[in-house]
Formats: sequence, C-alpha cells, structure tokens
Amino acid sequence: MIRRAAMVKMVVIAALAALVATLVAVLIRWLPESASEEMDRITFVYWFATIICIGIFALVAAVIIEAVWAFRVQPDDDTDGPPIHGNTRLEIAWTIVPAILVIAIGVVSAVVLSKNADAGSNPLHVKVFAQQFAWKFEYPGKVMSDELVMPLHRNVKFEMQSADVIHSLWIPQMGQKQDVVPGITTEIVITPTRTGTFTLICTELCGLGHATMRAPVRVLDQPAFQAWLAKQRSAGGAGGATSGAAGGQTGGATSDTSALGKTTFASAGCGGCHTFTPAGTDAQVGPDLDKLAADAKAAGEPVADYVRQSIVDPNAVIAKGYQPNVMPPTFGDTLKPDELDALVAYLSGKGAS
Ligand code: HEC
Ligand SMILES: [Cu+2]
Repeated sequence: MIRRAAMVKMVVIAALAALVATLVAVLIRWLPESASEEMDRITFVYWFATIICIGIFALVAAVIIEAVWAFRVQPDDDTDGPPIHGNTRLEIAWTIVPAILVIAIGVVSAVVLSKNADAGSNPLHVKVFAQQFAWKFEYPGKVMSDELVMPLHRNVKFEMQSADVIHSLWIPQMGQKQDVVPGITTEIVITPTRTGTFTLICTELCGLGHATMRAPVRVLDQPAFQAWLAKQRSAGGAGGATSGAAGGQTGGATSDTSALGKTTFASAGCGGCHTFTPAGTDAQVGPDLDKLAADAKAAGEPVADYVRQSIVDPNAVIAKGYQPNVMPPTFGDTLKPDELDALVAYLSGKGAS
C-alpha cells in the first residue's frame, strides 16, 4: 500500500508538473490566430490532445520523481532489491486508460476531418493551378487571378491541379493543407472567418524556386467579394488590371501586350529565379534578364528568337556559369501562345533597346 505521505507528495509533484506544462502550452503561441472554421476545429483537436498529454505528463512525472526519491539506494546498501511480480490491477489500468484516451483523440480527429472536408451545399468553386513556382486561381466564369480572393463565411472549395511536380497548398491561419499532385485533382475546403490579408505558401519542396512560391490571399466581406469578381470579369480576368508602364520599354510592343507580358512573367514565377528590373525582381538562381541582349549576341541570334528558345527549350543553350535542367522545361506547354508571345516581347523589348 502506498503510504499517505507519499500520496500527498505525488499529488504536489503532479500539480507542479501540470502547471509547468500548462504554462509552456499557453504562454508560447504555437499556432497562428485562426482565420477559418476549419482552423477553429483543428485548434480544438490540438487543445484536446494537449490537455490529455498534460494530465499524463503530470502523472508520469509524479510517479517517477517519487519512486526515484523514495526507493533510492541507501549508502552501504549492497543487497539486491526485493523480487517483484507484476501488479495485475495496475497493468490492466495502464492499458485500458491510454487505450480509451487514444481512441478518444482518434474519434475527435475523425469527426473534425470529416467536417473540414464538408463543402456544404453551395460552395464557391475555385480551381487552383500550381506550377514551378507560381499559383493561379480560376473563379466561376473563367476569371483568372494571381491573387487568391475569398468571401467571408462562405465555403470555398478548391480543386487543385499541378502542371509539373507535387506542390502543397497551405495558408497558415486557415489550417487546411493539401498536396497538389500531377495527374489527379485534389480538393480542400476553407471557410474564412475574418477579413484581412494572408499568404498562401507552397509547403512541398518543389524545386529551386520553392521558397518563392507564394501567393497573396485576401478575404473580403461578401459584397466586396462580389464587386471584386464582377470587376475581374469585366476586365477579362487579366488578373488585377496591370498597367503596361514598365519603365524603359521601347520594344514597340503595344501596351496591351506588354501588360500581358508583365502579368505572365509574374504568374509563371519567372521572378522567383530571375532578376528583371521592369518586373521589379532580383532573384539570382538564373541569369540577370536585364543583360539578355549580350547573351543573345554571344549566341549569334536575334534577341527575340533567343528569348523564345530559352523559354521553350531552356537546355538548348545554357547561359554561361549556369546549370542545365534548373529552369523548368514545361513553359512551352503551360503558357498560352499569346502569353508566350507577350512574354518574349516583354523581355526582348527591354533587351533590344
Ligand atoms: C527554377 C528557376 C527558373 C525559373 C522559374 C525560370 N528560369 Fe529562366 N533560367 C533559369 C536558369 C538556371 C537559366 C540558365 C540556364 C539555361 O540557360 O537554361 C535560365 C535561363 C533563362 C533565359 C536565358 C538567359 C540568358 O541570358 O541566356 C531566359 C530568357 C529565361 N531563363 C527566361 C525565363 C522566363 C521568361 C521564365 C518564366 C516563364 C523563366 N526563365 C523561369 C532558371 C529559371
Ligand atoms: Cu511548389
């Protein structure tokens, strides 16, 4: 039988251990502030499991500390300890109780998973296109956008496709995370609960530009969202009416083409690897595109031809000092012909001047 004094000591130790663990759980901000119904549920699971863990931690800490202290060897005690056979009641208890707790966590998680996957009867459908290293979003009515805009308190159902490798969609404050896998369409539901700006992050290491594969996210109240969508529709879905005012353009491109060139450069993720002053990017994975003219000359080709070949077939000519197979070879397939033309004009216009 455990003596009364030992029992009291263990209760005190358990209370202290629980206090310390609770402070660590509460005082450190482990999760971002929730911005979606799904994140609210995920946060609940997190606390449900954490509270159970704190209880077990307190119990184990109390028993271990008391046992180590009370049964420590006395000086000069060279005898063996007493032979002990199991304690059936204790063993049944420490099997059944954890089993119940783990099953409880499993059931709560399963309920949350199924609720988080439920898009309700009237979700907003948004198609997501992921490719190295950019995101694109398509709204009903073929409205394309580089920015993810979501209406407040409405289920948004994402249908996601990848043009190349596995990517993964994650907005930390919204909790939900889902891989985007080439060849299949994956789905995820997010229901925003507060307006604001967030960042969508690719969380699957997808290549050299992975760290730059982000997209801006905005949650608007319903009227503002409808207004945004209507405006995008009338703008032909060009993705935020970008002006062609890219400093120093003299390539003879009309401002329409240069606007498309600029948006394509941004949406295809070129800026994740290349410096190009008109686009305001300064990445250094690939060559500085401000200096294209010189490379075209070295290759003995007109700038426009050289640029087109570099985009469609990156390994045809490897820029000096760079590696082959770094620039994705898929742009020839993923870019529409007019986007490709505009991109070539956008890049060579600058280079030729
Ligand atoms: C993953 C990084 C990456 C991305 C994304 C990327 N590139 Fe590249 N790019 C490179 C590298 C590395 C090279 C040099 C090797 C080569 O020539 O293939 C290069 C070469 C080029 C060249 C030839 C440059 C020269 O001076 O010879 C052009 C033009 C170019 N890229 C345009 C683009 C455009 C346009 C996009 C977007 C559609 C793009 N790149 C996306 C990495 C990238
Ligand atoms: Cu990615």
